[in-house]
Amino acid sequence: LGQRAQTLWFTGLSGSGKSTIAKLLERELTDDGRLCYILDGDNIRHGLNRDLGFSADDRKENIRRIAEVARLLNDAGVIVITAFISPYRNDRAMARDIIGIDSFSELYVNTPVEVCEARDPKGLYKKARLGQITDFTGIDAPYEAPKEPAFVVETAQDTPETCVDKIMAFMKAREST
Ligand code: GGZ
Repeated sequence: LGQRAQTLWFTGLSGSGKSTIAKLLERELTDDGRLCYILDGDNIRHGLNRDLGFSADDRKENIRRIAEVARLLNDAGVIVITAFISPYRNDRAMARDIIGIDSFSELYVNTPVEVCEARDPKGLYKKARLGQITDFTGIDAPYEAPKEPAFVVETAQDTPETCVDKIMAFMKAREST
């Protein structure tokens, strides 16, 4: 009876466009009659993971808990879209192992740090440059780009709508194989 519900795991820098794309994608999937749910900083870091900060250990625990929640939602038949920086390759591999390799797709939002910093929607890059925030991804904390993502989103070239059209085409092509 069809395949198990999937997790679409977005990874990319702060300001790369993960949340914008996740929300547009959620709308497309919902219009298509699919049940889906976004996990992002707003509903996870302010709730379940409010005890965690941005050290490498805390980011790992953040990703571990998110992956466990995604797995539960997938079990319940819900398509999950996650929008976290998830900067460490090992942590994303852990998420893939928790969720299950057949249910997990890594989608890389490949926006250069210069573009993210120019956007700076929350003024966080500025604060990081001034030393008012430390361990900020892309400035004084690492981002490890995926080596073999399932899909790469180019927000510096494509509009959010075009990015989502391409993701939908990718998903449909994959479903029909
Ligand atoms: C990175 C930080 C930091 C530091 C606060 N480093 O643009 P935003 O604001 O809304 O997204 C960022 C968010 C990152 O949380 P994640 O849970 O996605 O990170 S991770 O996957 O690495 O655990 C940013 C804000 O939190 N933020 N301090 N030091 N981003």
